[in-house]
Amino acid sequence: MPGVPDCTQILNLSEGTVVDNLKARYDADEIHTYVGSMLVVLNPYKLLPIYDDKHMGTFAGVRLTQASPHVFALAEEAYLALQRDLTSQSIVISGESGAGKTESAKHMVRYISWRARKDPSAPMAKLADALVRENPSLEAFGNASTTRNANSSRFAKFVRLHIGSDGQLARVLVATYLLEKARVTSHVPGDRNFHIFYQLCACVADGAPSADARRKELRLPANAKPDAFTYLRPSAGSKPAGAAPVAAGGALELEATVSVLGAAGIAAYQSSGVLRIICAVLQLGNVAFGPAAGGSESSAPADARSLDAPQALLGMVDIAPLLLERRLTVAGMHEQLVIALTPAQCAGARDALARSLYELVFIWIVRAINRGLGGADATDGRATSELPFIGMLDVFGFEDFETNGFEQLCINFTNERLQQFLVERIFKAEARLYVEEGVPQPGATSGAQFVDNAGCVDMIGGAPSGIFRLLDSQCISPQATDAKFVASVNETHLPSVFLRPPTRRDGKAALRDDVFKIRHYAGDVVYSRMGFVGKNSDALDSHVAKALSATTDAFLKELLALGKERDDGAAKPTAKGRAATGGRGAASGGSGSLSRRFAAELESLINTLSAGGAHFCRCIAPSGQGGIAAKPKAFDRPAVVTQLKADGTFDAIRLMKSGYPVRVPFASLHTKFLPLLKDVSPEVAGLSATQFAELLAAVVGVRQEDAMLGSTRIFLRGSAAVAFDELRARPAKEVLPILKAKMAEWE
Ligand code: AOV
Ligand code: MG
Repeated sequence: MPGVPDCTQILNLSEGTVVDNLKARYDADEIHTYVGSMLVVLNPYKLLPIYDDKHMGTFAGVRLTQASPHVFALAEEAYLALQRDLTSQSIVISGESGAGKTESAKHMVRYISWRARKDPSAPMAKLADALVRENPSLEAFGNASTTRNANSSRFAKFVRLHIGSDGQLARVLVATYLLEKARVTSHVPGDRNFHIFYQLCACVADGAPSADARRKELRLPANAKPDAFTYLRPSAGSKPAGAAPVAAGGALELEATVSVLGAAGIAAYQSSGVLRIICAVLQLGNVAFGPAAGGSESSAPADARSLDAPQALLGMVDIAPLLLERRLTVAGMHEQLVIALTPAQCAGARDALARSLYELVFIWIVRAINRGLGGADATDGRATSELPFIGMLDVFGFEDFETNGFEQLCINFTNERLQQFLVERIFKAEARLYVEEGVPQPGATSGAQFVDNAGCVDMIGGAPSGIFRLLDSQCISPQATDAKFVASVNETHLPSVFLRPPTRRDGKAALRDDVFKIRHYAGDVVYSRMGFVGKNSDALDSHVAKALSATTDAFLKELLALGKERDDGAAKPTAKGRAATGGRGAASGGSGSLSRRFAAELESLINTLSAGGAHFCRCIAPSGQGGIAAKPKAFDRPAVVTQLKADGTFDAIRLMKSGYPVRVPFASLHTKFLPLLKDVSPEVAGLSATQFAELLAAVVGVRQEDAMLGSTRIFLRGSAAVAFDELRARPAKEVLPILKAKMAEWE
């Protein structure tokens, strides 16, 4: 096997040798490598025969330290830890977009559902199968093709696999976070909208009789191509898009998605309800607005008939008022104020409606899947459960695009927070190893080496002046603008978000109000102001929700109830603030503040993670290009270095090096060297594995102060340890003369 399976075994540790090791392994299709207890996975960009049942069998019951590096080994470690400690375990998967997080997560979920059943025909097998199948349906609604990844997750997902005391899978709960709903109404060139929309179009295009029925039901024009829909074209004003890549998962047929929904226990009327709403969203996008005839201030649809399809699909008689005017409830007044919207505002109201409906459908599906998977108390996945679980966290990777906005800030904040969690945990894990092995931890590893990103986390999410708070306070103001928000960020957080300011005529530096820059652990990202205020206040307007409740569509009624339940849950203290602020007003720090809801959800997730064991999987895109243009075996060294540096892997290796970086299991020394030395001096055969390791270290010249004996391994440092490790890697016939010479010297 090329290279070493654990980077902490590399003696001449440097960024160069770490990357050499990963590359040597990658070239031989060894995509998994440990860094101590962490697992690094390099995206192979091709299918490898390493994930089948036969492979699973080799990991069952094997501790991580004994197993060859593999995602299954990490999953097994979590499973064993859960059984041993009876506490929940989480597997946190990180890495940039396209690095392979979702694929790794799926393999681990599959492994655990395989592992956590005694008999494949036992009842739980059904649950496990359903769980593995549930993925494509969520991906159809929550994934999209981007320039980095043809099947990019546009939401974060935490799957909890609850394990009973018999070691069997008892229950599964899926929680999702922060669906990137802005994508519903706009996306950049090279990206696409969510997969489901294209499945809809493809189904119509295929011309089969069943498709024709679908088409009529969904009121889609014959021959509807994606180009016919505004929402499926890249945002206006942007460069024309090249053909966006389509993932295998994304090409999943509509009928397959529907049947997966059925398998998850979703009734036929509901899944056609889902498609109706999705289609209504798509067709809403084609409603354009212009000034109303007669020169009044008000607006009208450019084509009155464009409302027919979305209206019918929503089971509504007339949706025009929802799009053309805004209703305000003003504190102290009985009557509602009705304000006519400009055409641009109408388009805004249309897009907000489309995004809200889409998000509700997504949340509804997650719940339905949980109901299908979960048995008794089905919820949105955040209910407490008595049983400990293995939690699989698959988030959207760190992003730095040409233009970055609100979504990137939320996505990068998630990654920042998880990085902080890792930093805390890796230190603790290191300390734990020393304790377990009964070795005093060297002072050098007491903490200061890691790049501590707490400052950045606080700058974004902290109180009272974190960026999210600044956004909230901007949104409360009736004259809220993106420019004012950005200026307030630069004013509050200079110089940490410093960006060279333009010079005024008087020579004084001016605050920029177009962009701000954040120094993330994974690199600097410049955020442009576009859309922050609007996106943060993107709750379904309560008046719109009320108007929609006139629907004759039973499924839409279900969705609205779900939305109300959620907003009520998040919004208690703000009813008054809402009325007073007018406008859509929902952003007064309550339910309508997306950033606040998101930060709260993230915090509760981190609390969940903190309460149990944690295991880390770091995914790397070796091509540096995500999963798209990448070819198997492509290995872009600088890109790999950047990723390892950014995610703290080098730091972690260095941390381990500052202690006793070489940890050699006694057993491995025994196996390799005993047969060699027995002939030279027969008495070594009588030594214990521990004594034998000590003897060997002394033989090769490791000074006593550079070696520590743990309970299962010897901890080494210093140059003799380097020589020792190199000796270990050499063929026996080269090693023997050296050992003989050393032993002669020694005696
Ligand atoms: P991501 O989850 O890390 O990105 P994915 O897991 O979707 O990335 O991986 C991207 C693509 O790389 C997949 O669609 C596969 O084609 C390929 N790939 C990844 N891992 C493997 C593997 N183990 N074996 C074979 N192919 C693989 V994102 O969700 O964009 O941050 O939001
Ligand atoms: Mg993903």
